[in-house]
Amino acid sequence: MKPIETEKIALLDSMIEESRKVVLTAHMGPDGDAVGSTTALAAYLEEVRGKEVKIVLPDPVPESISFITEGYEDRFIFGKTDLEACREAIGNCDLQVTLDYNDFKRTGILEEMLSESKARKLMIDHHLNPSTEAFDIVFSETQVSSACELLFHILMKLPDIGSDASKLPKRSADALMAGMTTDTNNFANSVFPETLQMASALLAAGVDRAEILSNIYNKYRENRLRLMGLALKDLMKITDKGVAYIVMRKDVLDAYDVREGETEGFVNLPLALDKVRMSILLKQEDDHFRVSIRSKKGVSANKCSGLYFNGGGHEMAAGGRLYVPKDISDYGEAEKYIEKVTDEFFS
Ligand SMILES: [Mn+2]
Repeated sequence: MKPIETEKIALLDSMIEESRKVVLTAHMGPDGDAVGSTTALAAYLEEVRGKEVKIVLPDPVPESISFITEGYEDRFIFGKTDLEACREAIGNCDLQVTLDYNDFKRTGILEEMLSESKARKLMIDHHLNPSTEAFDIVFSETQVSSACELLFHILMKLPDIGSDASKLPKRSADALMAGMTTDTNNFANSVFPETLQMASALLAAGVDRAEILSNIYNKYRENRLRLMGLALKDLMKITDKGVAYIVMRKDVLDAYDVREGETEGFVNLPLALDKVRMSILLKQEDDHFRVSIRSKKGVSANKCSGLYFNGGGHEMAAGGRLYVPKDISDYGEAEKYIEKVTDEFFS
C-alpha cells in the first residue's frame, strides 16, 4: 500500500476532535468487513475520544457475524427496520464516515440521506473507482486486504494510539481481526505484507484469534452445509470458457431456509477446479438477483461485473445485481444470460 500521508492524519485527528456526534455507515448486506470496521472505529471514537457514536446500516447485521457486535447492539440503527431513526441520527451528526464502500449508491435506502447530509464526510475504503467528490477526507487504497486493514493502519498513525496496538480498545482490536479474516477468507485472498503486520500486531496485543475463527467458521446451522452440497452437486454449471456459475432461485432458498450470510464463501468453491477461471453466484431477491463474482489472476471479476451485472468492487472479487425484468425478462432466463455474456467476455 502507499504510505498514509502525515498531513491527512493530522487533518483527520482535528476533524475527530471538532466533532461531537459521529455516524458510521457501511454497505447494503453488511459483511464481516463492514460490520468489523464500523464496530472497530465506533469503539475507538467512544472509548478513546469520548464521542457519541451511531452505526447506521441499510440492513441488519446477519446472525452469522453478530458475534462482532455482541453487547454493542444499541449503537446500531438499520434502515430496513427504523428508517426514521436513521434519518434523525444522520441529520444530527457533525461527522459522517463511509466505511467499506465507495459510493452512496451502495447504501440503498440511505443513499439520499447520506449524500444530502450537511455533516463533514470521511471515506475509508478499499474498492476500485471511489466517488470521492462529496468527501472532506478520503482514505482510498486498493492494495490492502480490507477496510479493516486500512482502518487499522490509520488508527495506528493517530497520536493517541502512536503505533501501539495494545492501546486500541479490545473491541476495536477484535473487530479489526474479524473483518480482515472474513475479507481475506482466512488469509486466502488479498494478503499483503502489511496485512500480516496487522495480524501480528493484533495478536501481540492479545487478540484471541482461535476464538474469532471458531465464531466465523464453526457456528453455522446445518442447512448451510446441506445447501452447499446441493449447490456443488446439482446447481453448479461450468461453461466451455471455464466459467462456473450457480443460480439460487427463491424455491431453493426457501426450501433450505437460507438467512443472510449463510451462503458466504460459496462463490469461492468452484475456483478449486483447475479449469475454472471465474465463478459467478446468483441469489434471487425482490426484483433482482444478487450477484457475486470471483476470478483467478489475469481475469477481471470487476470488469465482468461492470459490463454485465451493474456492479464492481475489486479486481478479482466483485458484486453486482441482475434486474428482472430490466436485464432479463424472467428469473428463469438467468442461466442463458450468464452463458451468453461470459461467452462474449472471454472471446
Ligand atoms: Mn471489504
